[in-house]
Amino acid sequence: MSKPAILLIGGLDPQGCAGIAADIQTASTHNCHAVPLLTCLTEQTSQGLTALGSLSVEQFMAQYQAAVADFDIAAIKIGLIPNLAIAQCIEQIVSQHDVPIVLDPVLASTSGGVSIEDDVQQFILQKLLSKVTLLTPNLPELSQLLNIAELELEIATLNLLTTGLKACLVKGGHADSAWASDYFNDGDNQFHCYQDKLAKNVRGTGCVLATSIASQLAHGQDIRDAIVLSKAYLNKGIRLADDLGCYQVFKHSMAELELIDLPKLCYDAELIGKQFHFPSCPQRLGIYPVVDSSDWIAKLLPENIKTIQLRIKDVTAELRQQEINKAVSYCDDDTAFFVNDYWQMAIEENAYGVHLGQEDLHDANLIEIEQAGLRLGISTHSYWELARALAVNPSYIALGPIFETTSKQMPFSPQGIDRVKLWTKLLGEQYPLVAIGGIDQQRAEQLKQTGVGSVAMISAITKADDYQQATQQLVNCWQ
Ligand code: TZP
Ligand code: MG
Repeated sequence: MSKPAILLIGGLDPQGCAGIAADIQTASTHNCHAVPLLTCLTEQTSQGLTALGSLSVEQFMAQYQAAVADFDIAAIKIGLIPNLAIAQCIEQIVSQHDVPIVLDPVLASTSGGVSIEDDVQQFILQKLLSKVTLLTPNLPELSQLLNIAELELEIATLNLLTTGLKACLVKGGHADSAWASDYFNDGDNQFHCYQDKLAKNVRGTGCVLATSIASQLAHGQDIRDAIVLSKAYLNKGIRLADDLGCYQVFKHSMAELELIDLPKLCYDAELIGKQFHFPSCPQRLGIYPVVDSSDWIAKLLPENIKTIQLRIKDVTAELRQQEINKAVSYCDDDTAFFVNDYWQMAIEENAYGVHLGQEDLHDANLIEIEQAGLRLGISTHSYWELARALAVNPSYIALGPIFETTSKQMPFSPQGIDRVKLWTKLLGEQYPLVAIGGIDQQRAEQLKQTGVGSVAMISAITKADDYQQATQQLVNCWQ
């Protein structure tokens, strides 16, 4: 079986917009095989959810036995749980599968009207959460689960994690703000994932988001990437929703990711929606050597290099400042000279720009860099890091490592040429893309075919037997 099978547990919406109908469509468009397990029948319209008819324990478990008879389950998504008996069955089921489990606690639906029995809620808290990978409540559901009216998101989610729950994504779409912002916390990482609120009335969005995440997890995605990609799927489906008059119907589509649908990500609630404007840099930054001394810069600029980065680690501040100062003096107006990490010195020495890694984004004062008029380049290694970079609206985005590299220790596996092609198209004219990691002349030729505007490298130049020849070959192949 080429597609992972995903167990979808939830209620039937006779209008086909929410519940298990939405789950099946979502899983299918994510290239998963949907294995539906019905908990109950509902009557729901644009006016709300008006009735529930639960399956019996025997009927429910018979479905499950049939479902697993021929399929290996790769992930489980749980939606509407109508009563304690079904909740207990679900607990039995999840105990038998060591796979990602996403629980979307349907305690308060967008259309309202459903009230879940108190014992189900207690069971979720006491028995189910400890087995769950990700819980996706909206704000009213989080309040209801914790029985608190005024929520502080970090405290509330940490409180839930004490049950053994692995991670929580609180959907903030109900909050009174221009931004639809969701909050993620797994105890180690926390972030806000946000975008403009779309003025649409689409049913079933909670189900779609949770199932999209479960599908991404079934494909082995990192949970942070799963969230960012699922938000993009959700935003696109809402943006393109069909108008039914009384509400809009979500558009499930396999079409490629588009930049406008990608959410932005930040760590600090105060930065949600903050707009940055760094100056632009050329769309095609060309051959981009990354070197560790001003001497290298002096040697490479005569070789027709127009973009270069000084990346010095482990030297005294004094020496570093001298090096940046010298490097700036070697560059003419045509040279895009970026300083890695040391943004204050880059400002003081009037460099062309600053290059920052994701970890530097925690500490660097972006407002100061912006006010000084420096360009900003940001490293990314994944979709969630891309979302973090997009929040800052940088001058360019770097993606790496494209191939195995020995110049930097990294926990990321190679991105590959196909991803460079995908991101070049995704970022389009809006953000110049720089590919980095393991790139030599032969690979630069391959990458040129993707349309990417720039390739950065360390060892292909600095470790070459003949750096001049290596640089000339790279520059020639890129022209
Ligand atoms: N960031 C991503 S890969 C990398 C950096 C700094 C190292 C690139 O070095 P090389 O020698 O070109 O693989
Ligand atoms: Mg850095």
